[in-house]
Amino acid sequence: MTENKKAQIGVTGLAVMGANLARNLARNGYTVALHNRSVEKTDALLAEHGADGDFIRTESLQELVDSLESPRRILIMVKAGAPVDAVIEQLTPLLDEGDIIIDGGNSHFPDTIRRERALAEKGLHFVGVGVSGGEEGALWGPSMMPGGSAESYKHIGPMLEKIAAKAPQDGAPCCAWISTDGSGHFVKMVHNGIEYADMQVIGEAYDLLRSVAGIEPAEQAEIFKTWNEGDLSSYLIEITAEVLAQVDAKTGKPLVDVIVDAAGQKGTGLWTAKAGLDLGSPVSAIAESVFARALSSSEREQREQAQRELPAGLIATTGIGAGDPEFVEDVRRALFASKLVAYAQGMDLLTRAGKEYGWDLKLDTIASLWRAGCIIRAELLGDIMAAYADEAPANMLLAPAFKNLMEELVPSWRRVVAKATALGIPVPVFASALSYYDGLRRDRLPASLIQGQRDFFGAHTYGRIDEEGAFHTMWSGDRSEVNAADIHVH
Ligand code: NBP
Repeated sequence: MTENKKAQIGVTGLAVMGANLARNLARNGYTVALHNRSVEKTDALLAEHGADGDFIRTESLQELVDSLESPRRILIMVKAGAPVDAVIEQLTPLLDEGDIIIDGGNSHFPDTIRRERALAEKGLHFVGVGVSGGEEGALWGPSMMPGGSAESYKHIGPMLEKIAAKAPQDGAPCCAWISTDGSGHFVKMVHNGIEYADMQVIGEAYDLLRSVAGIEPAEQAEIFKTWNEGDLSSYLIEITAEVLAQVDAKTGKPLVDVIVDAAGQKGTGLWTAKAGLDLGSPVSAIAESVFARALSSSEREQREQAQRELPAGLIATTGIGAGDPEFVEDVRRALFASKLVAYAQGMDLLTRAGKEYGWDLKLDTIASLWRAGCIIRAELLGDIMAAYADEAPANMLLAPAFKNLMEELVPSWRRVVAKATALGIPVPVFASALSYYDGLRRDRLPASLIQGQRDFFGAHTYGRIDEEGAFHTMWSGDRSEVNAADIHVH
């Protein structure tokens, strides 16, 4: 520590994420003031990694605040939820107008909106930054999605861009101002929702390759490696190959066979599904992936009893030979198509959220931020960027590049979903993504009947295809139709 030298940024909360972001900042030439509620973490970081750069050790928030140049930049990296409010409450009286509090944790966006408003009234900036990439990302370059005021970005943007991942395609930093208040955390939440769907479709592909084509994990690892060289090239496909190749030292079995098949979650996928419901955005593939985890981890007893007692009612299908390359290719295409739907739904949710919350979201920029550093990084993101570069398509799937791709993918997708259904293999995201796709392109949906039912029991009225206005049929009377404008409430 250098006497009287001021730090350019302070980090409070030095568990794995905070410590690694602090080290990343220091390695990039910034002087970083360190603080943690319990001083042991601060000292452990300095003892192990003090040589990474210039750090200032502090023991209290007052010391942290005093060690910073003005306007102060303080990055909070504590557990999301009440701890963030607790830290803000303690920090606020110590700060001066124009200072900037940054929350880099996985906060829920409504909390960020609330906090930003409350702090703006006190003349303080509050920036919610979505940070993706886990521990390694935090240390070597995460994908960062900052919201907050445009003014605050002037003070923190250059630092964040410096420590962020750089896209391999053009070297651009995976960090850019998203829009105001909670937009950064919203975008990070949608990133995680897409991540859930991406992981689930990979899981469904694995299950089909194994259960239908009899391809064992080690051999599948090779298939995933090959897939990683094509359209599907992505971090998640890459690590899938690693996981499938892993052999359990204790039993000599594939590791995937000894891992309990109950998937956990921390809530960001669930938030995305909820946001979809709130905003009327049909994020069905994302929601199904959250439900698939819930089903996997529902009471073991329930699953075991169902396995014993519920009839399978399988339908015989024409055989697929072991390792059948045509089936493997069909599965690859079904996986790709379903993944495209998950992205299309995520983009739709972002579009609707932008309108609802007044955020001017640039979807091409957002796609560009996910090209490196984060879990969903993939080749595909370059194409998504291009799809939104000029005029945004009404739906991502309607961008010319994806429309053309669908020609190639859809027949395989239908074959795979039909086969899985006949054989009793659950493919919740493959199937719901395909239903979403068909729902979009269907000329008439049965929603007309639903409107009729709603009008029958609740006089909710309906629109007609041939006339403007809202109409009601006198169901309990003579069943004539009246214009809703003429109905008088007594
Ligand atoms: P944790 O989420 O495990 O939080 C631990 C930190 O919070 C410690 O520094 C702890 O201080 C501090 N803390 C708590 Br708990 N309650 C506090 C309070 N009332 N006042 C002050 N400090 C308090 O840390 P993490 O795993 O590094 O994650 C930090 C944030 O980053 C979270 O929001 C997380 O969701 C997010 N995130 C994590 C990852 C990841 O891969 N882990 C990835 C992306 C984002 P103490 O040491 O004194 O107990």
